[in-house]
Amino acid sequence: MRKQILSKLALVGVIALTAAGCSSGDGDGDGATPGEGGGGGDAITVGFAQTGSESGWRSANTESMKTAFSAENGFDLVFNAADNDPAAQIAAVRSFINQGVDAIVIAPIVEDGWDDVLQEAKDADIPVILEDRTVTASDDLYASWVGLDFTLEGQMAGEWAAETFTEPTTMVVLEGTTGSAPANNRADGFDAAIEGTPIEKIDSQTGDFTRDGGKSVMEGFLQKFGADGIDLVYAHNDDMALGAIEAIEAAGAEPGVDIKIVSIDAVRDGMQALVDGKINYIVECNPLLGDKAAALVKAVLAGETVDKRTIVEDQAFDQEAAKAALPDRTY
Ligand code: GYE
Repeated sequence: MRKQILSKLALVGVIALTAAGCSSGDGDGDGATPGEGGGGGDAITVGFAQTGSESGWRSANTESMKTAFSAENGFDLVFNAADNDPAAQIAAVRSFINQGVDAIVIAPIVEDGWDDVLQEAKDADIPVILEDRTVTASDDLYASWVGLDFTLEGQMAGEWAAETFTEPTTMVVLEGTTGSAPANNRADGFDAAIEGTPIEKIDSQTGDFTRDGGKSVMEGFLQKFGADGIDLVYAHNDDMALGAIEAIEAAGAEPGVDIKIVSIDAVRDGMQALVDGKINYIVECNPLLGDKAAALVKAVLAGETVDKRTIVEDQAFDQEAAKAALPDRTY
């Protein structure tokens, strides 16, 4: 049985290879019709509902997914980016169901609100794989999830803060997208790690995981508390930390010195800021989930039993570690 499936998948690969070069196949358009693309009729049609393009992490994740779900690998990818709008993302998934794709992959913008559309996919016999973020819906409604341990990421950032700040410290937080799993879990993990320390959270607001958002929220904090009134910024991702750096510099203070910064992701620009001393510590969040997601889709369609959860491990970087890692950083 397994052998048969494997040879069918191999055949799909060969057909896809022959068809490769005929057309793009990754249909960056929401309007792309399955089966029309370069994958050819026998390719596995996958609808991928991406969050949007809010951050460097997201660009790396999109690239990883498009590479893994290529025509060469036997896929016909229908790609949709929802511009961080949860309703638009659900509509995209519904349109994948109506188009009759073979499988659906979702990077859910927010945790809540997925029950109905996941049930519709299940009723239509279309397996759903979640990548990156999680949902609160019952795990009976999707086949598998591959992603990161966001609570642990927050905890690692919080442990660094707890060790570094032993005197009374004022902290502001730049939160990720409200209602998203990484914003919720990174807050919880961090808060638990700093409990009982002299770090006081004086404000916390969403910057929506974007550089502009981080900058404008930080401008507000600086107006409210003054640069002297803030010792530490915890940013739920590097892009918001990079925006905060701009705001701190514009206010005449030195990021990384007058105001320390800890963030999450470890994308190139963030790692460069860490090497430059403008960010003080970064916990990694690996965006290269494409191959794992593609393997899960193939296994599920082949009727194999797959793990419900696959967690990809992250590491953390101080300045020295960032200097060593930066030259080989691929994203
Ligand atoms: O940290 C952030 C992105 O969901 C883990 O989303 C992802 C987060 C990532 O916008 O940069």
